[in-house]
Amino acid sequence: CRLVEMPLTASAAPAPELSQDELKRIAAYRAVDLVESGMVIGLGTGSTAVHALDRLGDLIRRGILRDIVGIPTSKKTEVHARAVGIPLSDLDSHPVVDLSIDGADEVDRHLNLVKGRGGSLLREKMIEGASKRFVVIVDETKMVNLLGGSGLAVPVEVIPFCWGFTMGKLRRLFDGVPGFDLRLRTTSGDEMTPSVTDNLNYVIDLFFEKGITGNLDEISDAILKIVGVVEHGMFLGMTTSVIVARKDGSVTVIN
Ligand code: ABF
Repeated sequence: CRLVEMPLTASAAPAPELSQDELKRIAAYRAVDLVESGMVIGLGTGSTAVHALDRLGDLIRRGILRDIVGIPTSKKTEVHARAVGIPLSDLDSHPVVDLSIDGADEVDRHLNLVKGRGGSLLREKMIEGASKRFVVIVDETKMVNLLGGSGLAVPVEVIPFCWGFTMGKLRRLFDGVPGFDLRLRTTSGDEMTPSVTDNLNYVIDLFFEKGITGNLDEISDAILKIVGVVEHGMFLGMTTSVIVARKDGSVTVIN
């Protein structure tokens, strides 16, 4: 990986700490600098990606970017992109995407990701996998040593039919892994109602107390072999670069 340090200010005085949302905005704007007129852009989902949508819409409205086509990774992003004036299409009409810009839940030092805590992992993986360049935008809290290591979930999208059976298969796959746990994702404030993705599937969240150790490609293959699993939230070997906004407002680009 190659690190490029890019301080935003020339001042010698230490900059005041910025809010996490401000850091997300800084990373997002830096990614939108990579967009050129005529490009097909994969539009990410989440609170970081939303800043990229706003910036892109603004540049389109001002005529600075022309002939942009956006491919949204979720229904939520589709609604927001439409509202800010980004022309939209889909992978059927535009099977090759020039550049995708999206957030992530975790990024390891090999630029592997965990995504999908917002539930949009399947469309994200389809669109970002079809992209010539995939640029990830994060604030520094998302950087981890091991995927799953922040104690939050590694999501797996499953079909609703007999989801308990699929969950049993996932449980057996990680049998004996210390601190492993899993549960069906439910809608917030209602533990009885499963959370439903844009594709009308359910999500089973996997928890690894100390992060995922072992060969990630093999673990990925083993999860995907379970009939009933649609996709998981580990994005391995897909990232072109990660734009990390740091607390002091500086930006690191990792390629
Ligand atoms: C989406 O947004 C997801 O894949 C990931 O779960 C999330 C990151 O969210 P945020 O930018 O709000 O932290 O891209």
